Order: sequence, then structure tokens, then C-alpha cells
Amino acid sequence: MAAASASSPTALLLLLLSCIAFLCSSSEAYDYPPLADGLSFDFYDATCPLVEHLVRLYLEQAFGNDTGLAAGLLRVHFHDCFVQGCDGSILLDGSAGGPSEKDAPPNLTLRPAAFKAIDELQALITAACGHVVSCADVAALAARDSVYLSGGPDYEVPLGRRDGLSYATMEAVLSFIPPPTSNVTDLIDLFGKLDLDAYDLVSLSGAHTIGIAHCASFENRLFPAQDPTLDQTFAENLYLTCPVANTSNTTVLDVRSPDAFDDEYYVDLLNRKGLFTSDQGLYTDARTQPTVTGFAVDQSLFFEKFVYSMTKMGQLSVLTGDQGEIRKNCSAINAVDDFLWSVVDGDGGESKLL
Ligand code: HEM
Ligand SMILES: *[C@@H]1O[C@H](CO)[C@@H](O)[C@H](O)[C@H]1NC(C)=O
Ligand SMILES: *[C@@H]1O[C@H](CO)[C@@H](O)[C@H](O)[C@H]1NC(C)=O
Ligand SMILES: *[C@@H]1O[C@H](CO)[C@@H](O)[C@H](O)[C@H]1NC(C)=O
Ligand SMILES: *[C@@H]1O[C@H](CO)[C@@H](O)[C@H](O)[C@H]1NC(C)=O
Ligand SMILES: *[C@@H]1O[C@H](CO)[C@@H](O)[C@H](O)[C@H]1NC(C)=O
Ligand SMILES: CC(=O)N[C@H]1CO[C@H](CO)[C@@H](O)[C@@H]1O
Repeated sequence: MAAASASSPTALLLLLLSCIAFLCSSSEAYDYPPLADGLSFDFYDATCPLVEHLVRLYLEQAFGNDTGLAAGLLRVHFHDCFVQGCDGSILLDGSAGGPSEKDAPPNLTLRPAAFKAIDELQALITAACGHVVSCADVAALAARDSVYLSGGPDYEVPLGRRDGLSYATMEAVLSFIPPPTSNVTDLIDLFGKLDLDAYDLVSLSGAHTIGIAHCASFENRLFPAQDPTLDQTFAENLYLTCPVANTSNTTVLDVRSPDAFDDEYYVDLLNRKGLFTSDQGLYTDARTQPTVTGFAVDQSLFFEKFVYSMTKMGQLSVLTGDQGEIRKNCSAINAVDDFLWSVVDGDGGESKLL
């Protein structure tokens, strides 16, 4: 039957084209958790088919200028999702009404360049497709490309998130973004509140394979006394970077390969060279140690599990359908007339829902 239909030249050509499309698709087949209602991998196929290309092309150039931007964007998506769901609320600038999510203490070290890149991407996308792609989706795509362009897995991102209409309170930020001084019990409890398990905790912490931290984030391991779980040579180097408490110096999160998305972060942990208490604890604690060891010896296992856990994280309390809005300017909630326009104009989200 298949052979018979493939015998016409047109069918052969189609077959050939679909094989090429299959071979050319760079995403490997990963396992994904169930998709949240209202999200799909092909959400913008009709309304903005080029969106993923636009994001990738822009970031390829931007990372050439600023390698650290990849880490900045990956962390923004994490902070967005952990506080009040992946609704783009992290992207909002403070208003006269009160301090925004960006202004809460854990956000003080989010990179302004990452917010700027998301705003620029949204402007490019709007110019190409109109007002159809949410800022929360732009942030999720930018996080994926940050991983991929740093050497990590290329994976599919479920799309169709809507942007939130309110800031998270400072209190919400403080209770959902864990401090780097957390022990594994604290972390398992916090992740558990978001239906993420200890396995997700270990795989998502692998994001610390890229990026930097300020001395303040790990000074608890140096002052007043050296943390005995620190490798001695590693500790000596940290004291060179942070000779006294309260400097504004920074160091890399993964000493073995600071800019590459790989499994060397877990090798660091085996060597007692994890930077934060929250990192090193994953190896010290018997509940998470086997997973750390497993990832340290098998990068493809890490990539596979990272993709699964990132997809779970990327779907936390998403707004879909006609909830929220499609923000025009990722830094600001739409003005009332913009909001009416987006309702009247319609978009992928509403047509899917109806
Ligand atoms: C497990 C709990 C986590 C804790 C306690 C934690 C804590 C931190 C802290 C304190 C910093 C450094 C801030 C600074 O001093 O500048 C940091 C950086 C970073 N975090 Fe996490 N984080 C956690 C989980 C995650 C997750 C789940 C992701 C992403 C999936 C992530 C991605 C990053 C990245 C990429 C950086 C580097 C940012 C940059 O270079 O600008 N982290 N994290
Ligand atoms: C790259 O850097 C150049 C010079 O610093 C700047 O003019 C340009 O806007 C930057 N491009 C991006 C995409 O950030
Ligand atoms: C973990 O840290 C919390 C404080 O954040 C502390 O109350 C608890 O005793 C610690 N648990 C362990 C097992 O060290
Ligand atoms: C760190 O900061 C201190 C004081 O701010 C400075 O003297 C020192 O040279 C810095 N060290 C590094 C490695 O940047
Ligand atoms: C760091 O500075 C703050 C105030 O600027 C001070 O309260 C704190 O004690 C200092 N920490 C250390 C370890 O010196
Ligand atoms: C986007 O909103 C922010 C915050 O209100 C504002 O500062 C910025 O100028 C706006 N950008 C554009 C292009 O309108
Ligand atoms: C990137 C960003 O917006 N950071 C903000 C974090 O909070 C501080 C203090 O409120 C602001 O000054 C920063 O602009």
C-alpha cells in the first residue's frame, strides 16, 4: 500500500521532502511531561510561524556580544515560573503602585540585559506577526535557546501562555525563590509546593552549569569560618575573589566549564566544588546524591531529565485561553485600550479556547 502510493513521482517527492524535514529538524526526540490544558507545541504555527526562528537568530547574535546573557535569560524564566506561575510578571517594571517582582531582593541580581533582550525580541516579533505572542512565551523560548546555544539540548517548548495582569508581591517572591543557603530539606519542601520532586530539583539545579554569582550568595561558606565541605584549593580561590565580606565581586558557578551547558556542574559537586550551600548539599544529602552521580557520569541522561523538568517548570500555573493578555510591551501591563484591542482582535489563544 505504502509502496504503491510512493510509486507516483509526486508521492516520491513528498516522501523525500518529509524525510529531509525529519532529518533537518534539529530537536532530538525527548520525553515530555503531559502538556497543560491550552498549551501546545504548534500554538503559533498559523499566527506566527517564524517566532522560533526570530528568537534564535536574535539570540545567536546577542550571545556573540554577551555570553553571560544566556545565563541571565535562563534565570529570568526560572524566577518567572516559580513566583505566581510562568506569566511574564517578572518582566514588569516597578510602578508607582508599589515595588514589582523585579525589585524584590532575590531579583537584584537578575541581569538588566536579559530584560532588555526580551523587550527587543517582543518588538521584533510584533513587527513580523502582529500582536499575538505573549511575553511569557518569549521568555520560555529565550530560555530554551540559552540552553541550546550554550551547548545543551535543543527541545520543544509548549506555547500558548498568556501574560499576567498583576505583579507578584515581594512576599511571594521571597517565599518561592529559595536562598542559596538552603539545605536539601528546605529545597525539597519548596519544590514540592510546586509539584516538582527531588529529581526535578537535581536536574534543574544543573542550570548552574552556566552563569555567575556575587560573593554575597556564597559568603556564608567563607565567613565567619570556612565551610568544611568545601574543597581546600577551591576555597582558597574563593577567598581571593571575596577577601572580605560585602564586596561586589563575582565568580563563575561552574569552575570546570563556566560558559558551556554540560554536566560538569555535577562533576564539580563530586569534587566538593559546588558554589552554593544549595548546590553542594545535593551531593552531601543521601536522597539526592545518586542522581548527582548519575548525571556526572552520563551527560545525555542529564539532558534528557533536564528537558523533562524544564518543561514541567515551564508550565507552572500558566494562564491560557482568554486569561490575562498578550502584553505589547513586556515591561508594562497593556493600557486599557490595548487590552480591549487584544480581546477584539483575538489571537491564537482565544480561537483555540472557543
Ligand atoms: C535550586 C534552587 C536554586 C537556588 C538556591 C538558586 C540560587 C541562585 C543564586 C543565589 C544565583 C546567583 C545570584 C547572584 O549572586 O548573582 C543563581 C544564579 C543562577 N541561577 Fe539559580 N538557583 C536555583 C535554581 C535555579 C534554577 C531552577 C535555574 C534555571 C532553571 C537557575 C538558573 C540560574 C542561572 C542560569 C544563574 C546565573 C545567572 C547569571 O549569570 O546572571 N537556578 N541562582
Ligand atoms: C553588540 O555590540 C555592539 C557594540 O558593542 C552594539 O552596537 C550592538 O547593538 C550589540 N548587539 C546586540 C544584539 O546586542
Ligand atoms: C535545614 O535548614 C532549616 C532552616 O532553613 C533548618 O530549620 C533545618 O533544621 C535544616 N535541616 C537540616 C536537615 O539540616
Ligand atoms: C574583590 O573586591 C575587593 C574589594 O572590593 C578587591 O580589593 C579585590 O581585588 C577584588 N578581587 C577580585 C578577584 O576581583
Ligand atoms: C555587610 O554589610 C552590612 C551593611 O552594609 C552589615 O550589616 C553586615 O554585617 C556586613 N556583613 C559582614 C559579614 O560584614
Ligand atoms: C515599556 O514600558 C516601560 C515601563 O513602563 C517603559 O519604561 C518603556 O518606555 C516602554 N517601552 C516602549 C517601547 O514603549
Ligand atoms: C533588573 C532589574 O530590574 N533589577 C532591579 C532589581 O531591584 C533593584 C532595587 O529595587 C532595582 O534597582 C533594579 O533595577
